[in-house]
Amino acid sequence: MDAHAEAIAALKAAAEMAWSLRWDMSWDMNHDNVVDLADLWLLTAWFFFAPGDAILLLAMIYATPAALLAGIDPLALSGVLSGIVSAIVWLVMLGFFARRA
Ligand SMILES: [Ca+2]
Repeated sequence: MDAHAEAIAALKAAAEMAWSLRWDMSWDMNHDNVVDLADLWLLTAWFFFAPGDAILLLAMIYATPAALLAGIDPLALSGVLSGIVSAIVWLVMLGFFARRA
């Protein structure tokens, strides 16, 4: 396997691991055995970034060479790009439901 193929395989494996971690939700998000306001903030962020993280993860798993070319890796989860994608998805959904209401 050449270096490029190895990089693709490594990114795909990392993304598959990140996928299961990403959707592991609990009320005690920071695992300090107390459910408090800090967890509410983390849950809000978990929910907000869900669409962007899902799209980035799907790109890393199913379009791995393109994701590698674009420099997308699991560190991008809940980051700026994910935030922009998530905001667009939420705005489109809000517009969709606002029109139907
Ligand atoms: Ca907590």
